[in-house]
Amino acid sequence: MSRILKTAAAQLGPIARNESRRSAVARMIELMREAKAAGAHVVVFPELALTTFFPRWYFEDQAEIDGFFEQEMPGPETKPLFDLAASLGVGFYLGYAELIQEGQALHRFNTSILVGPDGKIVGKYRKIHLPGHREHEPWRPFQHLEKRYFEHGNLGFPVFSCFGGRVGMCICNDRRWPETFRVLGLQGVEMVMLGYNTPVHYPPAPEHDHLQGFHNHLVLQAGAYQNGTWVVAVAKAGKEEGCDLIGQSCIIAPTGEIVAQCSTLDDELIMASCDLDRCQEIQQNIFNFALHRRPQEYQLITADGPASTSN
Ligand code: CDT
Repeated sequence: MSRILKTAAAQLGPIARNESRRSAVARMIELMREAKAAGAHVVVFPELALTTFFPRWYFEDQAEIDGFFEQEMPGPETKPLFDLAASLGVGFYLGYAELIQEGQALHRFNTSILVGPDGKIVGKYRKIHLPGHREHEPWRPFQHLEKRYFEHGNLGFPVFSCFGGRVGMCICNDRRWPETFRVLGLQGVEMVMLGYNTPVHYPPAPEHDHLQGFHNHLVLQAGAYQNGTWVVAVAKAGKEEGCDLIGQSCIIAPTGEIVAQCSTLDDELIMASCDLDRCQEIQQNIFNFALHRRPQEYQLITADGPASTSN
């Protein structure tokens, strides 16, 4: 039996700071309808897809920060997306800022979920590699305060049996780390879904600005090939509140080849028929882990060495 997962990547253009969740969800609903009309089984949306990318500002008022977070999922504004998914029989990946209470303690994560074609959540991931800085750095043209506003994810890199295959998630900066893909690969992942918000300008090393697009595809294609997995990577793109975000949302085969790619910086849908059995072309051959890996030589990778800090 073939295991072809018709997968849509639903790139979003900019979301303004004053754009409501209701409006962002309406845009996603339109993309989901378009995906269904094209035969999609699952739709991947970006990181922090319900609001503007708020870590670009330094806020002192915690209530204002918490205004960007979801305290329930689905909540009143997001339920229409879940309801539509269930009525169309389409699954989705969604990134959002998650605020939870455990006892007296509040926790805030940069989170993604997998929702099945019945509209029920089947998996959750919390971003592990938080980029940027913790303190206000006024010299920057814009901030990147993920380290201030989020805790590190505490769910590991789980792989879920859903959509007829083995599906894992990560979020934006995670894609730059080979460990992310390898930990998923070691669990036999067949499709990695991820969303991103990547500014063109990187204030600490602006000499790399022209390489942002190259580095994006470099790490995604390497992660796919080296683990024999499909990768679906979806941007929030375009000029958002004066900050240019890269696009280039794409679907990548286990061979590392890009099979579909967005060509705008706006709301845009791309599709591919992803044969999950093609993962075996790589996983049974050049990257047959059981035959060829030498983990006894890799111990430095997990040792808590001097390069590691509390950040
Ligand atoms: N959202 C996110 O993780 N963005 C980072 C920006 C570069 S680090 C400041 C990324 O890795 O794309």
